[in-house]
Amino acid sequence: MIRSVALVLVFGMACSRSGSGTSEFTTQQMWAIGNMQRPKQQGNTVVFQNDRGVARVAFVNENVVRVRYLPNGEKEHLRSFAVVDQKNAPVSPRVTTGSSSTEIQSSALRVIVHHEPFRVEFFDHKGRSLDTDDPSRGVFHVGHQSKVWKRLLPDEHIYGFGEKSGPLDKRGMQLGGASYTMWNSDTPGYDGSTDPLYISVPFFMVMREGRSHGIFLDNTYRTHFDIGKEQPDLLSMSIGGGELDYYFIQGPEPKKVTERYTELTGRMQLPPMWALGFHQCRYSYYPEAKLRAIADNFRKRNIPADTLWLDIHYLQDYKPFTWDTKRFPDPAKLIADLRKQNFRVVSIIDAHPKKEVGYHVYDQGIAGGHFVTNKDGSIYEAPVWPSMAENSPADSVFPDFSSSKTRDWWGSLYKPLLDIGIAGIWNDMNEPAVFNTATGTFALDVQHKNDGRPTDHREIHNVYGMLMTQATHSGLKQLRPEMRPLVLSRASFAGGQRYAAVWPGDNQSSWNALRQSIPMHMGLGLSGFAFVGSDVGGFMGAPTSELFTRWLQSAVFSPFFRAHTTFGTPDQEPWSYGKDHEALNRAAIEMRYRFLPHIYNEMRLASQTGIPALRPLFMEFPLDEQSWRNSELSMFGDSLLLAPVLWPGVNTREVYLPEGTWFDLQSTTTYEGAQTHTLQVTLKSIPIFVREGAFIFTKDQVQFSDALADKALRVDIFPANDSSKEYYEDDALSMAYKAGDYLLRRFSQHRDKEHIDIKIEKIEGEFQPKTRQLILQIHGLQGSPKTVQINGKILDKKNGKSFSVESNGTLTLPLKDSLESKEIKIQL
Ligand code: MIG
Repeated sequence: MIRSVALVLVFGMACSRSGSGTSEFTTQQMWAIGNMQRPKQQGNTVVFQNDRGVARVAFVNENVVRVRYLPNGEKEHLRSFAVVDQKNAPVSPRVTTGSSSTEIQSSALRVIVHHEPFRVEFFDHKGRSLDTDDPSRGVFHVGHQSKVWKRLLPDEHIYGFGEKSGPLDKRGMQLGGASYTMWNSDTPGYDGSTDPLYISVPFFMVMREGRSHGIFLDNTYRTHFDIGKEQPDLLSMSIGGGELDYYFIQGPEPKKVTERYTELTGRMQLPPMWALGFHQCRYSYYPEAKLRAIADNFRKRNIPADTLWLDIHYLQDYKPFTWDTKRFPDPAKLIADLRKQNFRVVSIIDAHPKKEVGYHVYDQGIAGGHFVTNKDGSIYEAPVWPSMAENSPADSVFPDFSSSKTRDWWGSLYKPLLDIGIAGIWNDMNEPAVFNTATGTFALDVQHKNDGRPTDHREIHNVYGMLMTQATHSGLKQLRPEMRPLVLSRASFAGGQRYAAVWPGDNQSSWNALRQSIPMHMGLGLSGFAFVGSDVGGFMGAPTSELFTRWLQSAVFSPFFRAHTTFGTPDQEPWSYGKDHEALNRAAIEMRYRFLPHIYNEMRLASQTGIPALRPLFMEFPLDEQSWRNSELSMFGDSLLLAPVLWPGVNTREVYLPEGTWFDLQSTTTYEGAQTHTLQVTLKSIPIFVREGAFIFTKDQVQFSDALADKALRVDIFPANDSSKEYYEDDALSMAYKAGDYLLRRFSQHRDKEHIDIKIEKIEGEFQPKTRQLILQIHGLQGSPKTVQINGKILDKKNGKSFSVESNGTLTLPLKDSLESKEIKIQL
């Protein structure tokens, strides 16, 4: 009994803030999962039962095991918002039941389930224990909450949980552990200790001695994770309602864990190239003359950019799907004119239509029964932006995105915006956020229709934003099926990567926030959200010129690259900080544009595999201890190590390079790895290192992404005995790639003392790039080669036209690009 009192207190931690309405549970009975009878096998599932509930263990595939526990009286988890239909049929595990335990086994994993009491333990195929329920605690249930305690080993590192602040390794500080809550929250100006934030991803990765597995808790209620805080050797997960339903995902490579997690929950869609360019935003650019001036400035000053953003002041009284026609008298003409300057425009659409008879969204929503309701069936109303409007302020009503009918309706509302050429949609306030309440969100008893399984806000809250992006995404796809949509969202949930890119909300204009953005992007990436990027320069407050420049430089390889600031702050455009900084800022954005082919290639890989382009060091170097806790270095793809300068006023930057030979991206100077180097840096420095054997794909400078197509493709090839890289391209805009209109080629090299052999082979696709050059830049030669052959034909060195060698050992070889395979043999 003493013990259950202690456990009650522990459960209490699960409802840290903003009133989850769970205070009643302390008076209710708490029980342990208890002993189970011998299981029954039902198809692929092993079912354990006792008088308190039912537990089920099933193999989803060789590497993924699903464990469920449904206490009596709780709602069974019949439909997942996160998990997508799996391509492969579940595997049939080998099941052996003994008197005290049951063994369930695939080729990669072995699960032992102890019957008395019920405990689950996971082993790899070599018999190493990967994860186990805590023997004395296991699973408990009280009120609507369930909780499982697992072992936490001293040398385990914990990563993920999506959008969380703090260091990359979520164990927290050396002592004291850490805990995280999943409850989407509007948290303007958050810092390194704020939790929860806007997005909930109840997924984490465990890494020990370089080997990893993952756990995904598929539950949309408020959930809570404790990593060694309650007790240093325990990791616990608790849920605020419903079924305890989690997936154990085997690696052992960290990349495999994310690949398998995203096989389960889906992957980002391939974005159009322009979405990877530079975006300029502020809250808000208005009237239209202001937006035009911003566009003119970019072009006049030769600072590359693709997209301008319209924040809430373009709307009439903050009403979604309207225009303030005083500020923007002719939106169609504005968008068309900007398009002539090669800009695209993204506009914001919030989740809160105004309650106003005569406003088409309100009228249609009422007629169609699209708004969420109170327990008594009346429509739920609450103040958000329309309550702050100068004219006739009023409360808002809220679409019930849990209903597919409502999602279809909402998706169709974008038509007028797309008709005038709006290129993408930005969904905000979809945690959902409401003003003037203690919790900052809906009342928990707000009712959702949920496609025939009515439920309340406790279950839908965390997926509300994701379901909104699903509505937006499919609306855009239906209205403009030939084009790839861009949707950006503030709130989301596990699996939301299928519908939208995300940004981590209202950060501060501070050096701390800049440093924080790096582990945050990596944490989101390894949790499936590969298309991420923070407000460059910071949202709240005003950056110094130095901070703005460093932020821009640090984001050159950020998947989503957008400058943004809040209402009333000083100008925050690349030219807002004087001539010197304008030049520095231009240089950073120019670099982004030269590397767009490389970035696009890596983002396409992310869309195929789920492995994020921007990734922690340990994903590439899992056996390197130095990588395990590193929050400030990251990799872009498998071959660029990013070491941005993150401190003011410094002239050195320490960079740890993992084992191998590295090259400075700009100078191609060589650095030996497995050590820390101290670099001299100036305000110009954007320290990036290239891994040996890398193929880096760039193009000449352009001012906007549409201009890339006919530019020469430059491939920098860095020395290694053997290496290869696939390179992907397509029209960068449309859905034609889905029908095979793309080109995938393999670049490979083999080097020995006497030769460098380079091959370019077509793998798939018939996409014909525009007529252009292919310029190979082969690094690491010592002196001029004896001969260079292409497809067996020796090139004439004497006239100097066919290739050149610089004193730094770079051989430049311009070719005509074509679909045909090429073999280049260099005799040294
Ligand atoms: O309550 O639309 O995070 O990016 O500029 C503030 C105005 C509402 C919050 C977003 C921010 C956006 C702002 N929005």
